[in-house]
Amino acid sequence: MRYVCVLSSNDYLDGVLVLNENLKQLNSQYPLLCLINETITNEVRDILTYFGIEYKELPAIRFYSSPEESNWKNTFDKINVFSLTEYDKVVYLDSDLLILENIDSLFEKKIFTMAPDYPDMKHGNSGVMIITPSQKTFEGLKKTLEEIDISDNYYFGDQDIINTYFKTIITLDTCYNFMVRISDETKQYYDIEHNSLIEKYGTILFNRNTICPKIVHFIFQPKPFSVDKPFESDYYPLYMKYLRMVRKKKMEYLVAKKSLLIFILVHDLNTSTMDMIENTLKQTHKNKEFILLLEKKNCQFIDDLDSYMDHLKAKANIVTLNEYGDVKKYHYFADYVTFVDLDMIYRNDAFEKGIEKCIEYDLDFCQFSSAYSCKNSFYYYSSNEEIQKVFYEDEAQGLTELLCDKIYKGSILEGVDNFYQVLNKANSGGMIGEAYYNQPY
Ligand SMILES: [Mn+2]
Repeated sequence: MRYVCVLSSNDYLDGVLVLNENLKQLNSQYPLLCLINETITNEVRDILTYFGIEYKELPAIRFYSSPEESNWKNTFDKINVFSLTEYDKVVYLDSDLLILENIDSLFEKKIFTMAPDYPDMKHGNSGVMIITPSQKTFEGLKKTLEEIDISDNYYFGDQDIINTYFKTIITLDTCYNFMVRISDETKQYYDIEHNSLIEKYGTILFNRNTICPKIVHFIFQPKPFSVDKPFESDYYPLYMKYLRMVRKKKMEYLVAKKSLLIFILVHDLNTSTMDMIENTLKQTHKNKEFILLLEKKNCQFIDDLDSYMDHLKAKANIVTLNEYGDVKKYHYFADYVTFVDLDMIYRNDAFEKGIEKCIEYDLDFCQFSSAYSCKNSFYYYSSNEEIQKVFYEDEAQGLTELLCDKIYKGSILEGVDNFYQVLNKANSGGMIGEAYYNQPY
């Protein structure tokens, strides 16, 4: 027996991750199996694995008569759930649900069942289904899909195929499929916590007679994992709790996979710079490599630096730069690159945070700084003009310039043949604020 969901396009991943976390938090006895198709990328598959979600690939089922822009064009994969004959019973769950209490008892239902759809209560809604997989049913559904008459043009997707095939649906209580629609228009609401007006999406409830919903189903678009603003609902905080949990875990995974090359410009070697080097080297990012850069005039430090690295049991390449020293040869090895000045103090997880922001906002590079004002700020730069902004975030109290790969590999390296030009170009593009703390030396 299994809970089963279907991931037919990569952009529903967060919905699946929330569903899995949701089932786990409710001590569900049965694990979740995620059906995917050939369009699901390796990265998404790896994330499913990282979250401990078993997946199975089955060929996508497409119904080409349904309009391309239809929200339901990808839903026909749901028919594949009926073919999982290795299980006696499966409880199928959509990827846009919020489960409020343990629903393991659904496995006790003997026959195929789903809750009524709204407003046509004679038909079932396929967001939650209790299914006894069978090859015969699966073939029957596929045949219905091939033969269905599309002339009345009211085909929503898999749900109509399932309703047509089963004819009579033994209904499940609507508390297992309580439908909520997030409105695509925003309204202003008074936010008591911040004493200000905020924009939220409204919500529309269906099946208002439902007593004690156990499963909330966010029908239509937008989905709760893709909204850019809050929505007005008692269910919003709980959904967000799960969403934040899974996004944090997903981000940890994505950041840990990225490699980082850290250039440290060593102007001088004294007690305070040694402390700075040690502090930087202690940072937790896994796939990082250090390059300590010494200007030619400081090459007398090489031996001291070397033994200091031995003392720290740290691995770092030490490179002596002459005036036209070349750092290009290193940049192929890393996803991200950062230049660290040792006259700065920055938070201990600045590298992770920087990579995280680059992934999150698809940035070319970003810079941490405490800026001119007392506000902790986080600057970012993107070649996509639409998202060029300055951010202020409480959490970003570190500093250090964090130059990410696109700008480093792309525009910065164009026509550049020495390290100093790289640094200069990077700085001018960075709109950098003042350092949080300057260590005099
Ligand atoms: Mn749904």
